[in-house]
Amino acid sequence: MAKEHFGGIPKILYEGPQSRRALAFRHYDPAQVIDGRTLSEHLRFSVAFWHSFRGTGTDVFGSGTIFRPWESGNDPLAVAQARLDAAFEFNVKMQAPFWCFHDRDIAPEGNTLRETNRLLDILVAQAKALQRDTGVRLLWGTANLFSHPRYMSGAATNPDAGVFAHAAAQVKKALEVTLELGGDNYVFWGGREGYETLLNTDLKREQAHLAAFLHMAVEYAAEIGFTGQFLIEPKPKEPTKHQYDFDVAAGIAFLRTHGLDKYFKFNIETNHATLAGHTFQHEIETAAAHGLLGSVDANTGDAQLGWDTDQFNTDVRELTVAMMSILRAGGLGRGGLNFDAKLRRPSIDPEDLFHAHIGGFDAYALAFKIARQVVADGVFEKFVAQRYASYDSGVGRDIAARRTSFRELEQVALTAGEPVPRSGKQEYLENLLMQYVHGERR
Ligand code: XUL
Ligand code: CO
Repeated sequence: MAKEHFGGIPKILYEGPQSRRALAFRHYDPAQVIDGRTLSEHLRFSVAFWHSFRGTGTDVFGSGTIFRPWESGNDPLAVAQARLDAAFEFNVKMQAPFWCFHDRDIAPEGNTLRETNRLLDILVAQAKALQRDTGVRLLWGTANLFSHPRYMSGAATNPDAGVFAHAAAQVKKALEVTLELGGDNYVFWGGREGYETLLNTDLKREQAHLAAFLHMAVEYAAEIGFTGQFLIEPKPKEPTKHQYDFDVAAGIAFLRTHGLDKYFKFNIETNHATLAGHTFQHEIETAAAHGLLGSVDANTGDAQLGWDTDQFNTDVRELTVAMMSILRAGGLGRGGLNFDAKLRRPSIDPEDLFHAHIGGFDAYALAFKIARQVVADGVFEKFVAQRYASYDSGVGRDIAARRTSFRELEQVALTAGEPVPRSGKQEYLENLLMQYVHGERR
């Protein structure tokens, strides 16, 4: 790295929960070994290039508020190169082992696809060198199929096959660069894959086209030797009124219907879950129940605003229950925790980028440690097992094994009489969880 961009900000170090220094970790000790792996390896934190290095604080009512010194040049290529250097410096100072990007985040667009690809190659070569020099790795790559006006009516679901072809060419190239950079995953988020009104939309046809697109991506990946995991990132709406990858359940139905479930898993984003009317944990459990939990976009929304605010999440209770589900599912494997989160509009200092990620990293690290303890103690697991124990033997086991019938069960009901009601003990269990979250049981 040629020059320091975040001058005056040192590498962020672990100082323990008693530390009162703002630029320090209180829970994230990357080198701490837990169950034979470092915390860094367990959590696989990733910085989202688009928010942290392309976000300017714009909203629908106002232009950018956040200006970084490297953004001031006149040559878009030189600016992109300085920006990429700054991003890797940030990853290193944050001790974040991974980064994620969209193709159009890192390189400017040219006048033609050919020229755009050439510019992308320049930045990819630089990224490859930076990865080698810093040890930072690519968690996933993706293509931006939503910002350019050509995608206003969708990419793979566009009514114009010419736009579909352009999107295919873009993903082809994005797969090549993700392979070049050794990405562990490749993500599809379909921000414009949906519709505004059914008055002009053939829903069934669009979904079939989307499936064809994904099949071609799988085929091309095999052709070039990309062995990373494909991920679908569900979101119910925004920017489109209705998006086809509404939530994990809708995603599973889509993947199964089109024979894609063996190639894809899910990248679950906290605020996308809540926009769909679910909890973060619900989406994780649903994916895990089908063996399709892939990765996480770590952020949160705002209970009052109700749109995709992409905030840094410091709600340790929410993250603890999510982590409980992730750990029970066996972890995220080659996925990770990508901080798809951005600074608030008035948070304009470079230092704010550090505060934001420190809070997010610490909250997840703490939640991981608490959840690990919860799962090891097994009190909730024991309670749940007990609650379903009637299915472990007798008629319950026959039901689970589909060895009985309505006729037989009618006899059971007639002879056994009214079942004895049992408390679900939700409040008791919530108190128990509170004891873990507040450190009384560690
Ligand atoms: C949009 C979103 C995207 C995806 C990648 O809500 O989450 O940034 O993560 O395209
Ligand atoms: Co996301």
